[in-house]
Amino acid sequence: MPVPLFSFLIKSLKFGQNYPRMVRWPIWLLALSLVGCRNEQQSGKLFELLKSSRTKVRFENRLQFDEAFNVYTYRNFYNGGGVALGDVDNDGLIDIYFSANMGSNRLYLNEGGFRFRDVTEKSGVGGTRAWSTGVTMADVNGDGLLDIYVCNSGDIKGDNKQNELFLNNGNGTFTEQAEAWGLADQGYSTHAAFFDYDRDGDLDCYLLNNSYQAIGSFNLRENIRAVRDPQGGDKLFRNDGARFTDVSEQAGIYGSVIGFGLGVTLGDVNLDGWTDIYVSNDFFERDYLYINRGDGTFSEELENICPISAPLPWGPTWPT
Ligand SMILES: [Ca+2]
Ligand SMILES: [Ca+2]
Ligand SMILES: [Ca+2]
Ligand SMILES: [Ca+2]
Repeated sequence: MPVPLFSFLIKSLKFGQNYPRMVRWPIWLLALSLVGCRNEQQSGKLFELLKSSRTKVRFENRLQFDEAFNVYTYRNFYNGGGVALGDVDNDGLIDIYFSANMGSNRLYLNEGGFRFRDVTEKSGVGGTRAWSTGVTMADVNGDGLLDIYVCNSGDIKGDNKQNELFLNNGNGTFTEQAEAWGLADQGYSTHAAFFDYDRDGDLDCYLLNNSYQAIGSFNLRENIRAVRDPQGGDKLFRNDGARFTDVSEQAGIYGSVIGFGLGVTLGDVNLDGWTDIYVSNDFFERDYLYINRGDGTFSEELENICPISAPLPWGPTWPT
């Protein structure tokens, strides 16, 4: 209850003490009803929970574990899936894409009035990998149509966790093109962020990966942050027109096996017009704050700019 309403209620109770009991009760009831009305009005102005029977959005991220695959064999088992919002058919209404860890991902087209239609099968964006995580909508090929990039992870031993890039054909269908565009990364991908880091007019990609190595297997006396992991690690991909090129090393992006990426966000921290990157890491590895130098490289400055950071952070965000 807001403080002014609470004090009004208290005052009403005190005020009522000067009157006979028959008069006091109506005063208290009036005060309580005013508080209730006020709260109802306030809640009505904010959000209203719409049932799936109305919206037709019936997505559920259902998990099934067994002896071979569970939180003990895959520590990110309960980290969740992802959701991306964007207007994929350019009708002015925001559409929704959900990634499911184990099941088919789903695309819902917004039909207006908070009603949605599941077009996953027709559009061909359900995905084929074992375990999907984060999803991002971005116009990756710059043709004016939003595309969908799905991060995949989870399958520890197999070869079934390459990320997927669904390019928008503009006719209600999509074509998966991650391999051709150099974005079929096989790391334990958590999420991706598309932005124009070199300001050449096309969207580049920061890919956030989580280490596949068991937590108890690290030698914590040894700092291997600067040693790139050939199988995983975070990556910066430069958009070269028809294909992305991994420029992580030359750009100064860490990609070691101690990078337990859980969240990535973009913003211009130092207000110089160049987009910077904040990465949050799980477990014992600290976060990274990359300042964009504007020459194609980044300077990791977390400890200089922000000497205190949260342990075990999940999703970073910039204040607005
Ligand atoms: Ca739409
Ligand atoms: Ca596109
Ligand atoms: Ca670019
Ligand atoms: Ca900047």
